[in-house]
Amino acid sequence: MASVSDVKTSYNLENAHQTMKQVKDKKRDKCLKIGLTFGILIGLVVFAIVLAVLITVMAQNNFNSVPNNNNNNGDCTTSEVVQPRVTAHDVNTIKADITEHIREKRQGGSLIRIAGFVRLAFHDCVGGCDGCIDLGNGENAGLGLYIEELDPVYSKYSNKLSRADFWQLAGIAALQESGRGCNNCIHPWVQFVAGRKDCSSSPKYDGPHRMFPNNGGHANIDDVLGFFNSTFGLSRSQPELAVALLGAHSLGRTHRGASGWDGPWDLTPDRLDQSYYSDMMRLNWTEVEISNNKHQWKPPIGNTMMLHADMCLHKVISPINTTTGQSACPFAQLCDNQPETSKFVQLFADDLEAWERNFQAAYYKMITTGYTNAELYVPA
Ligand code: HEM
Ligand SMILES: [Ca+2]
Repeated sequence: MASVSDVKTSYNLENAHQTMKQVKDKKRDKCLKIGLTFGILIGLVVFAIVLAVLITVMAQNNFNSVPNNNNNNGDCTTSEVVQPRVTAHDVNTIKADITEHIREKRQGGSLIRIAGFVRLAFHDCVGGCDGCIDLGNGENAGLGLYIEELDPVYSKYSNKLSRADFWQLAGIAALQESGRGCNNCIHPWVQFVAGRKDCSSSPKYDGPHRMFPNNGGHANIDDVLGFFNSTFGLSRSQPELAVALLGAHSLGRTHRGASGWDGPWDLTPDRLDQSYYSDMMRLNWTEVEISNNKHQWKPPIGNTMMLHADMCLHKVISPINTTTGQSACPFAQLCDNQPETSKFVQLFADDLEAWERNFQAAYYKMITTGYTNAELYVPA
């Protein structure tokens, strides 16, 4: 039989066991609580970090997708919207892209877009270079195609420069491409400057028609020199500038479906060579009516042509009948030399360097029309 002391001992032992168990349970509970709290804390910290990273990335993306019209480097303290600034590196990239496009559109070995882009650059600067062409004005007929073609290229860079700047860069890229590998061409080096502003409806223009020099095909020397003076500031006392600039017609052609005239000015329409001047001097041009009241000049052989606006640089062909479009002197060889400008046609037919120098100066004036020096900048 167990004694009382035995029972007591066993009771005490049991008690001790229970107490130990309770202590252990409490310890385990405490550990669990600490672990849980610690886990929640770590979870919260990780969540906060992930959230912060997400917010930063989203904010970054959002910032990048907005065209950077400010040059204040993200400092949003000013609400003033200023034009984007294109860098010299961007200019090289964009020019290479345009040149690639010109080469892709080659037709039968001829770089036909060269002429189109130079004409677009000229027409955009009539009334101030503003990235807007009035396709409702017959003088701009044919330019819609080039605008449409260039727009996907432009949209890649529209956060870097205005359309007006882009079109001028396209003109410069075209001029450079026209001289590649050509010894008897001018290689006009025209400084590209940026900072032009587009009109609000660019590339369309809905304002009143701007004045063009062709005067319905009746342009005489006063129309031509007067136009270049009033529109591009080419001084009437330096007619060589206008004569040099019109040498751009060494590129491209007239199209029956656009202006209604027909044919290229010379046999090298993707080359800025002297044929425009030398052919004008040397060939026996006669005036022909190519459609109702539309006259142009043709040589004895071949399909090249001159407009009155071209021929008047060399010969006195006025007055031109404003109804019939007929000149007063239909056989060029029998007409007097134009006193103000014929000597420059001769000069540029003989002296490539003189043409290049004058072309560069006149072209630069043209592509900065409507802007002060302070408004334009050389990309750096
Ligand atoms: C008196 C001034 C001018 C007159 C009357 C004039 C007139 C014309 C006409 C009627 C066309 C034919 C358009 C067609 O049928 O597609 C033409 C084409 C052209 N013009 Fe002029 N233009 C003048 C000045 C300029 C200037 C200043 C430049 C450039 C600096 C220029 C560059 C061109 C070029 C490159 C083409 C050929 C376009 C092509 O092949 O698609 N022109 N111009
Ligand atoms: Ca040519």
